[in-house]
Amino acid sequence: MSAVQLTPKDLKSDQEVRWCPGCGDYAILNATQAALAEIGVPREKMTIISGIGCSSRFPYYMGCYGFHSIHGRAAAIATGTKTANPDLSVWVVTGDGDAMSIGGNHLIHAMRRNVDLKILMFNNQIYGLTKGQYSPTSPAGLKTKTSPYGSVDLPFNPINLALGSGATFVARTVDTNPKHIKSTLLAAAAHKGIAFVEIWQNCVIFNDGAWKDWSTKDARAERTIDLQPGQPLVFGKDNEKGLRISGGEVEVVAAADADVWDPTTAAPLAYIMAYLDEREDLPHALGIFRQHDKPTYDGAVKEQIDSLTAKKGKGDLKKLIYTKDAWQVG
Ligand SMILES: Cc1ncc(C[n+]2csc(CCOP(=O)(O)OP(=O)(O)O)c2C)c(N)n1
Ligand code: SF4
Repeated sequence: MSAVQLTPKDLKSDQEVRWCPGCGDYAILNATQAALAEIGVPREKMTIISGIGCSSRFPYYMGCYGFHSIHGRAAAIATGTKTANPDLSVWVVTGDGDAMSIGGNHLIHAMRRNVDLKILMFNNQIYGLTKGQYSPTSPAGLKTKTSPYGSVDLPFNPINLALGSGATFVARTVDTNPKHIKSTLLAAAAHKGIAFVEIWQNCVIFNDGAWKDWSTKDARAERTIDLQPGQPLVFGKDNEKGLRISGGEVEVVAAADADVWDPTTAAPLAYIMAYLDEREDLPHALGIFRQHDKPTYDGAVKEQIDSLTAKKGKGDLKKLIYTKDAWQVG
């Protein structure tokens, strides 16, 4: 694939962007266009595949190939696209409802298989497009049109789900920090294999402020910690606090005593970082939780086809169909 230098403008389409004013999707779109302009892939080798939801309108707004598909099936369609066309850079844009509810099965198997896809899951903890029903990431107790007295469902932690499904790159970013979105997507693009990126996204209409305790600039400094490879686990307004992990427990220490983060060797530590979400006294983690190498599904399929073709020659579909008993129906 020849390396090209695009500008974010090259990745804008001529379509009018139709999200509600103030929706977090705008910031994610701009940051994604900035990131994808830098990955060295020509537009005709790039495709964005989405399911259904507000977030899934994304392909319309990108100046590359795209497919606004059907509810929950983006990961399956993207798996086929990448496997049939291994030289494409395939990105999936999906929502928490699209990915984790109707599309949950497809998502976990794309992650298990390590298909070389980049999955961006916009998590607004609600169904936006269908006007505010609770989703698999809504917190228990959330009052919505489908849970007027408070949802009694316990939510998924998307990072844990991705880690448990075997995803080889798992990260989290937030719509209020476009620089962080861009750097996370550049790291995802450079990873060979599946990249699952949860993006905290604010739905101003149906679940406004869902992430505000962690997503505003001040809250981010005090209440989140950025997991960056080779960097110390520090947080706080002046990066004065740090985290140390020992015996499976996390403790707050002075910045100088903080552990250095290594997502390549730290499988159990990645789970510990995901569980920070359940601790009121500790910051939630953003950044790269886990990154390691495994053979990709699309690569393995191609290798198998190439080696069998070398051994047996190119197949003949018609011959194959008529080799065994064949009959006509109707
Ligand atoms: C088979 C099918 N079932 C249900 C729907 C209705 N539907 C459309 S989008 C959606 C949920 C979208 O929520 P989410 O994925 O969180 O995206 P958001 O709109 O919040 O970005 C649902 C249930 C549908 N379009 N197709
Ligand atoms: S309903 Fe929510 S998620 Fe959908 S466009 Fe409006 S603000 Fe964005």
